[in-house]
Amino acid sequence: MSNYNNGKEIPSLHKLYQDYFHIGAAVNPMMLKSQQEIIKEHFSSITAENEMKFEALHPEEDRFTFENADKILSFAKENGKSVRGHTLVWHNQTSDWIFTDTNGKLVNRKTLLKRMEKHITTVMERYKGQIYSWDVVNEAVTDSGPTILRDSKWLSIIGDDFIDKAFEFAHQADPDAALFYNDYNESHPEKRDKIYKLVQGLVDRGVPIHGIGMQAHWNLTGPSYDEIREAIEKYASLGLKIQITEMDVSVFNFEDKRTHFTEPTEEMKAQQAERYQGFFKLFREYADVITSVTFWGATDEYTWLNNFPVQGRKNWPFVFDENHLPKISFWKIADF
Ligand code: HAH
Repeated sequence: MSNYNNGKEIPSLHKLYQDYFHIGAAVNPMMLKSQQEIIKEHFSSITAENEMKFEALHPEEDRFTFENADKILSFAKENGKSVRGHTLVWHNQTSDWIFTDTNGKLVNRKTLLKRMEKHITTVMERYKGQIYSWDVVNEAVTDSGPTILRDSKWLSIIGDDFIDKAFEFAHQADPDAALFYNDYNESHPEKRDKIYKLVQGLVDRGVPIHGIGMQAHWNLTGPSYDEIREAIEKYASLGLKIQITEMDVSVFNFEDKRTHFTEPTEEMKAQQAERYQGFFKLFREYADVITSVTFWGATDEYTWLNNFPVQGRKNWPFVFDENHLPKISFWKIADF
């Protein structure tokens, strides 16, 4: 890959931001082949998109499958990249065996806590010293309605303190890792206040938590800059660090059913660039509390947003296009 585009030199994104925060990308084995050059050049931190999730690492009680995660760690080591861990306790992509006994009946609190501890300890000890931050608990808060905690087997079997326990086990396993609570719709006022309450409770009880992960699955119209600013300030007021953990800027609103686009329109590209500029301006303002900004991918060649949440709808959410070339969005976050 040339480091020039139309005669213009392309600066390394993570180097531009080295005095601010890490610039990260979620990666998978396919991307480490096809997008290797761009990942090496522009990102200082990587996260496994799927390879460190429970179902990927621990398909049966007595069997761990570390091969794919190990490969991502080796790539990081060989190329001097830092690693964010994602994720230890979540209601999705988690093997069913952990909740059930051999007869298919739900296990009790004590058994599930033991299994949770074993999982967290085994995974974190294996990668001790190699992972600077872990998403210990992912997406435990409801999007709407009166209850704070989402209905899940973790909650119904263990009870409200499953989050406290996960952080305690994680801290025991690797006392040097920064431990994060991670969620989406994190800037939506109603959900923001619930996340704040949940985490405030953890902090008040002395639970070892060090930061809040704002996933940042955003789009051209929402959330507003004011909503993001308020979320950052509110979370940071707990004395915690913030990481932007899964950023992408969809060119569609969540529920937009149009599926006929084969490329983004000029208007979409311009609006996205303006949004990226505004987001990164905000991030730089809060560089004292934000320690990394990770995209949930690297280039428009691949994104989890293809077909989600609308089947058949392609998306172009990043600052590099399908050919790995910088978009206007790139230049807007590179020029400051
Ligand atoms: C995230 N959920 C997960 O944390 C990540 O592990 C996965 O690969 C992709 C996205 C986000 C999410 C959302 O924005 C809306 C509804 C459900 C989940």
